[in-house]
Amino acid sequence: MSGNITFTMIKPEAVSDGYSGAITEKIETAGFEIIAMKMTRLSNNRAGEFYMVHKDRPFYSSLCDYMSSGKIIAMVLKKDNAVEDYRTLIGATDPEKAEEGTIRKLYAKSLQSNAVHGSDSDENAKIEAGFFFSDLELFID
Ligand code: IDP
Ligand code: MG
Repeated sequence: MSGNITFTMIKPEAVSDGYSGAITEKIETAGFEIIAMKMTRLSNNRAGEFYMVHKDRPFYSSLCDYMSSGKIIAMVLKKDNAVEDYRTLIGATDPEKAEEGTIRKLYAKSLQSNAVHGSDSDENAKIEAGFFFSDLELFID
């Protein structure tokens, strides 16, 4: 059975461009409950830890620089079928390939600066949420 939790980050350029409110509204309108939320900034090392799965990819170092370049907003979201439904809401990794109306189509600047992160599995959603929120057991069933 699929889980009801996913994790998202609003990435630096979407925050600095002032899209946090519009993105958050889109998330809530789509039926996700925000059960944890934090504005913070990642160091280059913390960004590297978060994206460790991509450490051998050519874009890794640039991605870590980008993700530590400014404030981000981390959120834990709750909804039935959360991981899959949120990936549908945000659209393809490359905004040029994202469907009309998706968050990345609306607010991304480039493949790297693609507005938001979304977990790719129930297991990673819990790991990623735990990366930012130490009190997870209080609000995840
Ligand atoms: P996802 O965010 O849609 O799950 P991943 O493949 O997990 O996509 O990649 C993580 C992040 O790395 C992407 O959201 C994007 O910011 C960046 N990224 C992925 N592929 C490339 C690339 O080919 N060039 C530059 N950045 C990339
Ligand atoms: Mg991913």
